[in-house]
Amino acid sequence: MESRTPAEVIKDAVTAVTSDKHPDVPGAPGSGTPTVEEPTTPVEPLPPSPEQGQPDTRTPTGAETGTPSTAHGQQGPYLTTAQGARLRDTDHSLKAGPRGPILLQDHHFREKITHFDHERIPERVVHARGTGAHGVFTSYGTAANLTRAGFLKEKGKETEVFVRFSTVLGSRGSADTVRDTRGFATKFYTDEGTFDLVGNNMPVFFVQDAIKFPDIIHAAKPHPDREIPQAQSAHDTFWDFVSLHTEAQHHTIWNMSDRGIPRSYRMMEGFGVHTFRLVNDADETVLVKFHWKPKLGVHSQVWEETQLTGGVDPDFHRRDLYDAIEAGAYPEWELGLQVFPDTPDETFAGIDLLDPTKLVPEELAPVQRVGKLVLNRTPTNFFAEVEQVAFHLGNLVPGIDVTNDPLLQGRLFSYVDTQLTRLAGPNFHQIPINRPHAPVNDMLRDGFHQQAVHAGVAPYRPNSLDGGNPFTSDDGFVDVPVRVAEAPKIRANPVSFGDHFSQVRLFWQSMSPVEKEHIVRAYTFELGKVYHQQIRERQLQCLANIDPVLCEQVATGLGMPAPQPAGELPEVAPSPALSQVGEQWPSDGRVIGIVVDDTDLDGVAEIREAIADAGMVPLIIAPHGGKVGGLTVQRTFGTARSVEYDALLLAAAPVPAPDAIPARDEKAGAPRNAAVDPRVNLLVDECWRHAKAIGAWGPGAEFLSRVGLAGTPGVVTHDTATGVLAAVQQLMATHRVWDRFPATIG
Ligand code: HDE
Repeated sequence: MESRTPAEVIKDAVTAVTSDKHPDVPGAPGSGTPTVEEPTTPVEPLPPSPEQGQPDTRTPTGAETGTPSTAHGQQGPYLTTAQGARLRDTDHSLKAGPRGPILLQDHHFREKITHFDHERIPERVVHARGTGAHGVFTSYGTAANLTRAGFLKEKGKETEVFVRFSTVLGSRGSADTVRDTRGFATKFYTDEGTFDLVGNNMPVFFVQDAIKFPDIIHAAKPHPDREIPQAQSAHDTFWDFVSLHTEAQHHTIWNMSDRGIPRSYRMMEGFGVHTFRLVNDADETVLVKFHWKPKLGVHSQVWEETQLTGGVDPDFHRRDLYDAIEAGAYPEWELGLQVFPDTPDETFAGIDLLDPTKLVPEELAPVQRVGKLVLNRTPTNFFAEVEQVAFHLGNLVPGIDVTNDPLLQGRLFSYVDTQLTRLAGPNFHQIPINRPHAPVNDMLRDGFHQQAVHAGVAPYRPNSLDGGNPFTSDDGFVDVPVRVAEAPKIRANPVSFGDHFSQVRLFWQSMSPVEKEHIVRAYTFELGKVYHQQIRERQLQCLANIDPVLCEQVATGLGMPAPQPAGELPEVAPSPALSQVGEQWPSDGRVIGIVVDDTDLDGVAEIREAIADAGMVPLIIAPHGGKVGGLTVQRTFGTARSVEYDALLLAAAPVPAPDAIPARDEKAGAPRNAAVDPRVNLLVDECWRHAKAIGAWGPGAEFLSRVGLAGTPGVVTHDTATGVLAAVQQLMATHRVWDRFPATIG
């Protein structure tokens, strides 16, 4: 056998790797067919965008972090091992000959696969499905007399923030638009330390004591035997729990209301839920509840839409948030405070401020605006930021303190505890998204995944060896010395926590007729999915204790008798602020579909521009992809569904397409009107059912006549495209055309 030197063997192997020929596969290297060439010479990548740079100002220790990273993720143009050794090949494992087994010595293979095997971390036990964005909070300075927290006190002060929105029940891959509470967690990177406001889009919670949290979550999560249903409350165990544990009824009615199915994260209120305590420079205290007020108003999908969206676009809310930010339609909220005197009984207008199942109507304690939040940047890397962000109620800054709300007290333990497992050790505050933007000198040392190279020899106090560093400061965090009552140790609630129904009734009474109808339908749907009759009966009894009309309507839907209330129902004063209906809102970032066809249509280019100029998103919907009339098509009759649009405009009257496969579609259903394209008919039909504004001009108006919708509420026609847009925009200001469906409940 011919003997070759090791150098010759290496040369042959390298040639074999770099000239992999596949002559039979068109487009493959060596086949001779033209293809898009992979670049072979390294080119200097684009300079990194600011957020991709090493956050050297944010390391706890100031340790060297290496050379700057590139826009392509890490450093330099060459592929390396995790240890920085350059690699010749990452496509073939090291084998005993081309057909032989893989060798255990293949350290590159093992490193690559091992790291991959460990890419997933446990998902959050609740709020697993989420999305996040960066932004800025600007203080109005109006809270200066209430708190010493600099980020609220100083007028015009800007603070970087990261917000994570989430659903509660579903797992990480579940759909966005399910009926559920939404998390609204905000990390304020203040220069006095990080403050986390970990809230929801509903102001009350299911349980009054954190010790019940595992119970409500076990009841609401999928059944343990078959692990269904995913991300739903419409099942026996949920209704079993909430009908037995009646303090959950208030949160439950919020979930059954339109608040449980938001149109967009941009259109949700946020609530801190608990009462917090603020302390000012003069050491005076007040009790407060935090609110986020969205600039675009509070809006929801309709139930059928949420179900369609779950299939058509399960990432609907995530996409909506990122599309809006990338289009420059930055979502905005104002931070508001309801302020209460810090009295020893911790009540306001008879409402126990420590009971997290109670809200304080805004009519009794107006929400005072103290600053503005603008989300203006999407994450660079979803895992690094959205998955690894860790919120904690104990992340407090001087000037903000907690109260004795038993739910809040339990949460103070739970968040760090769960993060120790999810983020594998005690150093998750060193992960970039969790690093404070204030200097850190914490004397915390070692532990799994320690990133810092701490200098000094004396991480203890007092010391003389590190010059006495670090020192405590007089302007540090204050635990307000609230008097703790002389009381026996006891497992019990205050008596006031025993009222489980009056505020549920208040919520129901505050709804507009259409919102009440939606609530009736939601209860009827959910209880209709419950198998055990005794659970339905028990929940109907709860509804009777809320309101007889609500109870009767749901009972009728279920085909069951309506029970009588357990006692006299309390007189409650409705809180109009709880209703979503009735106000006018800006239409920024709203999506308008424009139906066209291949004919030369008047006004389409013009109206498209007018929609974009008004800060909204126009989407051209055509019979096929590509271009029509010089305009790029964004959606086709095959891909368009109502869920994506806030309003629909018709410039054309599409007729049934020839019998080509792409133009036929099962979703069009049975032919109802031979003169119109059934797919467009379905789209218009859906928009009508989902109470969306519909407008048309020219042939479009003819289409609406053919399908019998011309002249119905919220369907407008005009001679010109701009005339139609003006009318449609006016309709969109109230979000939906509710008078299309006259309400039957008063
Ligand atoms: Fe949470 N909650 N929770 N929660 N919560 C978590 O922490 C918990 C409660 C909220 O986007 C967990 O890091 C207890 C109320 C949000 O990362 C966990 C109780 C409110 C998020 C936890 C509550 C919230 C969480 C799971 C007492 C609104 C997502 C993963 C009954 C004011 C944060 C994690 C994110 C997450 C415990 C109740 C909001 C297990 C014990 C009330 C927005 O620690």
